[in-house]
Amino acid sequence: SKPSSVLAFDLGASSGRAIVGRLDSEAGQVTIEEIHRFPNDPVKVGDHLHWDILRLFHELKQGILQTKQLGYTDIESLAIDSWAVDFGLLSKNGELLGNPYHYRDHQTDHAMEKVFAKVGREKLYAKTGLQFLQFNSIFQLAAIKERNPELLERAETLLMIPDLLRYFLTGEKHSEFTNATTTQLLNATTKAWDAELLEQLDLPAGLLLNPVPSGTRVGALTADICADLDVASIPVIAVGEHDTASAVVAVPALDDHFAFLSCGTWSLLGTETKEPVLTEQALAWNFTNEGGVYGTNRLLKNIMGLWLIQECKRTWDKEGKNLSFAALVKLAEQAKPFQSFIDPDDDMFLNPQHMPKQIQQYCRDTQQVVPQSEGEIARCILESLAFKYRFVLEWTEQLTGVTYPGLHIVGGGIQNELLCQFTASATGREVWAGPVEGSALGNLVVQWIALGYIANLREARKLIRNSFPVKTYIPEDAAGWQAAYATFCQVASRSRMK
Ligand code: ADP
Ligand code: LRH
Repeated sequence: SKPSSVLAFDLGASSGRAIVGRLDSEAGQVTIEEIHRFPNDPVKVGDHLHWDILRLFHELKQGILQTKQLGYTDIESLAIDSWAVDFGLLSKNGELLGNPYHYRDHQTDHAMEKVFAKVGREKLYAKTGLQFLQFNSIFQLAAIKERNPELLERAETLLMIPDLLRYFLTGEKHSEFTNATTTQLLNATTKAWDAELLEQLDLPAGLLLNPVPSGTRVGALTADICADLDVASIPVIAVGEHDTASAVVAVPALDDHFAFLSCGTWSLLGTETKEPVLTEQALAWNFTNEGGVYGTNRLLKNIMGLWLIQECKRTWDKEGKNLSFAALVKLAEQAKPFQSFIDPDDDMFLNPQHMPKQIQQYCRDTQQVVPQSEGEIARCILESLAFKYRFVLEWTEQLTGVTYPGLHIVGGGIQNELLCQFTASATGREVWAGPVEGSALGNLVVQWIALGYIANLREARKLIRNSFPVKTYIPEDAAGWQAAYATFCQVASRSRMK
């Protein structure tokens, strides 16, 4: 039988890409081709930070057009995944109201306490199983309600970012399950919107649509778009539309128990479980239970991730330094080891004006050597991330009672080989890095499961394992890293490690 081709759009917080996957079922091989890549730069207008949603829609159409131009005329389906928690609001007649806010917008800076006062922190966790991050959709909605109530009064339907873009492509409104779980409004036990919660927050009933399971066909390109791009209509599938859900699908693990790190703008570290873990300990450590595809649960924690490097780079770019990620990694490699550490998850790093200065401030406040050069700052970030990975990996093990012999890493961050090596050394375990396009691959294979080409998740992971290289990193200098970890923990506890 001839290979099957499907198209994935994977939108990260830093860039988006269109990737065609080809499945050769007989050979048990997948190949991918990147068709289109585009920056996803947020836009600040007045006091608020927004996503450039119409530009993203434009880029999706460009991706479809280029797919055709490259000669792929046999695309069997397409799907979108993106970062979580953000949404657009639609009016009664289905038009977008306003520009979706970026989750780093400061409108949610004090929103959590206000929601806790109404709902109760423990109760909210017991219901949703979601970690408290100030930008979860629930807190964004509470902030909008307080600041800009007219917007919500006019809103008929809320669609998460991939739901919204899919609606623009198909004209159909649906909510997808994995991404719905990131709102903190879905009940982790009943898997339905929590009516009591919506009432307590005075959010209009009907605003949220009942989620469809990941892997559901939810329409096809509209006639208008087909005419515009001169393509035949393509069926659209709701995959695990939360990019992290798709990344976890692509972890090339053959075992049921594995630890993963999805490494991009964010670092998401944890494991897959059958059921949500809603214990007191999970609440105290602020672990999240996000919905996975096919009835799986993702037990993990958000770690600030390569955002720290991205923001330093952006600052230095503005100063005309023009250092690539690869150049920064080189400078970090040359800098002196174990000079100073940060807790990457301190609130001060969520969205500061000037990231390098913020890192220096943290080091000064915690009486450490203040890193000066770009290399010193980058080294401080990368060592601190590796230590934070160890910290969260050990917490994960305590919650599940499973010992993980190594850590799978997927995502763009594995191109930073120094970080992969640091992670092996800091955790004292092997690191297995690959594939780099984790979310896009997870997106592709769920389409093939939906189309009937792949039997299930286990088979999909095997296929990915057989198709893409995995690079192994072995721990080095155990004593040096162990001693430095003790210092990292001391420093971070001084700033109340989160
Ligand atoms: P997202 O999907 O969240 O937008 P990606 O998974 O695409 O993020 O990862 C992007 C990150 O990968 C960059 O911020 C950068 O830190 C890292 N990266 C990309 N290319 C390289 C490279 N050549 N060397 C080192 N790091 C890189
Ligand atoms: C990663 C991610 C993560 C969310 C964050 C908002 O791209 O989806 O899982 O917590 O973005």
